[in-house]
Amino acid sequence: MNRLKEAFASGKVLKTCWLGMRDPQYIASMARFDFDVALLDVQHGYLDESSILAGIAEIVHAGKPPMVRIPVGRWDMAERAMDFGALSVVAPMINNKADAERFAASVKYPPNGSRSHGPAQAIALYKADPAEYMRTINDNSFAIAMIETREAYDNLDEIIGVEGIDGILIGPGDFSISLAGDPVPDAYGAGSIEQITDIAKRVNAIGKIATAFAMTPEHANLAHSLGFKLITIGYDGTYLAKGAEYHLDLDF
Ligand code: 3PY
Ligand code: MG
Repeated sequence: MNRLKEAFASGKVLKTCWLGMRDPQYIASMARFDFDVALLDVQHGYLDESSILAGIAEIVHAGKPPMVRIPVGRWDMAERAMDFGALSVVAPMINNKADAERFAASVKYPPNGSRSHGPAQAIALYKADPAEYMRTINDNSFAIAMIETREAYDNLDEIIGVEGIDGILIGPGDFSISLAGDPVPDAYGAGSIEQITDIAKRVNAIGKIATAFAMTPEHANLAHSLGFKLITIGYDGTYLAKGAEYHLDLDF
């Protein structure tokens, strides 16, 4: 099943790998593990445009739905990720209704947004009928707004009230920094857990999709218990570190 919409509709909480390294073979290898979805992180990862293009294709060939996190305010890249075949774009630091509207407009075609027509690669990748792609992609793709500041929390209702916003993703590191005014992150810590719990409830209550980043399996389990429907687990650094640690756990 390659369609993110069907994956959400299955009711299963989706496990997602978070990939920032640019090598297509690495992306393909990770996408073949038992994750339901693979996300390319262009905000803090090392991907350039050609590796986003190649990475999305590898993820689709591995049978998984591709998501892309763009850098802050890069609406041009949201459109390109969609043209390359992303089924969801995640935008960091969406703080108010205007941010949310601008973001949603870049992911959705008219009448819901202002994405410019040119999805040749996406159509080829999914072997889609061009007219059918144009008629259905607004409904089959997901604009996910990251909630990771106090301002975003204060404006949550108006952000999730934007029609083209399909869901939110909690950035627990930045969110903890913003709430505490302390630059050392404390993801899911005492200073932000109440608000994260509240966000999951309110987003679920209006039928939009609550998703969350988790650096560790413990945080992923916590996010699961709070009702998040898609949880990203770890990132390249932890995948590599845990693998290396395993191989160095030796008797000599
Ligand atoms: C955060 O925790 O702030 C994130 O953006 C996750 O990468
Ligand atoms: Mg962040």
